[in-house]
Amino acid sequence: MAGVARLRLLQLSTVLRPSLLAAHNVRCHGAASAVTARVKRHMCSAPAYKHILIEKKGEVGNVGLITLNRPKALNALCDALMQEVQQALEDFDSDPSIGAIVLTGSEKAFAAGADIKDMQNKGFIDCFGGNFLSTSWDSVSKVKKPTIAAVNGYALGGGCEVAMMCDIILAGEKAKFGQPEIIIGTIPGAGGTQRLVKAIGKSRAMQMCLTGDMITAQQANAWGLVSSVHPPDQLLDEAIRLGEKISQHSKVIVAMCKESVNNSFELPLSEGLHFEKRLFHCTFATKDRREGMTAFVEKRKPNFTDS
Ligand code: CO8
Repeated sequence: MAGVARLRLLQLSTVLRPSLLAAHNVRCHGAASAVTARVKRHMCSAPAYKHILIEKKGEVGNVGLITLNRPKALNALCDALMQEVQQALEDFDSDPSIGAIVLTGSEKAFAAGADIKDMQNKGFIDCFGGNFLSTSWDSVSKVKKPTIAAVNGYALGGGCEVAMMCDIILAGEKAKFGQPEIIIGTIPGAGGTQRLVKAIGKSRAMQMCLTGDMITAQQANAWGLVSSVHPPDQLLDEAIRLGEKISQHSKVIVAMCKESVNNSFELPLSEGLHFEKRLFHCTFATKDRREGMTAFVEKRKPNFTDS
């Protein structure tokens, strides 16, 4: 296990390296392929996304906002949409002006799950052979920069799982969370049986997964699935404000901090503590650590250079 921790320390060198583009064709209810969208995007300056909207938010534009935008299907997740999300995440992750990323949907639905109409006629070989729900579907959990899910309305099935892939979840007062896959004869496929247990405990996660029942934002807050609950029309501003707050800090130190917290899911306590201690030591190799402490002593705001 010490080897695992050492390997992860070596991976630190990749902390701010932009991820490579995954190139594979996708289809989604007759939508133009995301690959085509990507090619168009590189030909002109404005992104040509079909299922998402992207903006830079915050006073100095340091928060990347991705809005899922398939309103007719309540933001049901399909390959093309997830490819676009992956691309937008990678772009924000490698953009030095961005310090945090907010993922949101509409007031009615964050996302009502994976697209059931897409899945209806799939067979085992389509899923197994095509590695269904891999690559771009996991992309939210691969981002180096902090991610915040701002959940209004339904976050069901894959929608709940995507929210849980984010680092922080804020909920609107009318948000509903659920893993209803059992109702349609399947099980969660992207973390519902894993991340949910860690977030709310075995008994509650078991109940949600086995009944398919939804929980309210207030329940999700009481159970620790979300950080806080806000009026629906204020939720996005709250999430952006949170993103701005995080963006004030050194990006390299923020990335180390995120990686260390995430390692608590993967490592036994002794290894996690060892990894954390080594990363703490690593911060002393950065200019920003010196600047942060010097600014404190000199009673001024730090001027971080992300180095
Ligand atoms: N897939 C495809 N279409 C959907 C989905 C979905 N998941 N959810 C809603 N829609 C469509 C409806 O078919 C409808 O379209 P149309 O008008 O063409 O019939 C439109 O959205 C509006 O939906 P409703 O009329 O049903 O709206 P209501 O307000 O009456 O109900 C609900 C809203 C309760 C959200 C209801 O739509 C619902 O129960 N949806 C399905 C929820 C569900 O079962 N989700 C789990 C899907 S399985 C899954 O997510 C597997 C996870 C895999 C991992 C994913 C990795 C990220």
